[in-house]
Amino acid sequence: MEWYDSLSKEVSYALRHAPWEYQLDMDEEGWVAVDQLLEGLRKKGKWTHLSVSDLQLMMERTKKKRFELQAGKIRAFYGHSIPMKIEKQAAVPPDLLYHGTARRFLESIWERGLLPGERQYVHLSQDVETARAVGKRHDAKPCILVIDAKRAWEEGVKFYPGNEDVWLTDYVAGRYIKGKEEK
Ligand code: HQG
Repeated sequence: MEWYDSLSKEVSYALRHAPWEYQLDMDEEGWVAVDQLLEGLRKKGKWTHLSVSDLQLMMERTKKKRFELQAGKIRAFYGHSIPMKIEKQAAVPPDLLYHGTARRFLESIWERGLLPGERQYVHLSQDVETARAVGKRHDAKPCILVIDAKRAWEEGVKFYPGNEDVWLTDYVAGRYIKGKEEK
């Protein structure tokens, strides 16, 4: 693994799952002071000489856009599992969104809808390719579910942009899952 992938992993862990392990004060939108994050990472031992330019380089080199750095603060775009629910700004979603998942989860998904599981939000993809890559983390031959986001939104379901590939929502009821994308 490249250093920037490894750093991205640890920053994801700190900002999404365990800010307390790094002594981070996080606000309701998930922002923390960059200096505090750097200090926390340095103290952990693996990144003893880390600077903000390393974080910037990591964000440039990592394919997935996981973080936003602005005015001395940094936050994760998505993925959170901490008890304090991160506040997101709702927006109008595209007509269709996609969700890549494992074959073994399908029966439960048809029965119960898409649930956030360990995370705070259900993660949806902007396009089929992204959904396939997400699904491949769970299954070598993933299924791509097509979500009728337009109808859900018209019926009052909220959607929140994550990054340019990822949308978040609280829950997707079975009636909004149109079916599987075959390919
Ligand atoms: C499944 C990565 C049974 C759901 C990715 C998924 C993404 C159900 C799994 C982001 C279910 C949760 C998130 C139900 C949902 N019954 N299984 N009713 N409802 N599931 O990893 O969406 O690299 O928490 O289908 O690229 O796979 O970390 O979510 O398979 O953007 O930046 O429960 O994480 O990004 O798995 O992935 P996950 P996800 P990063």
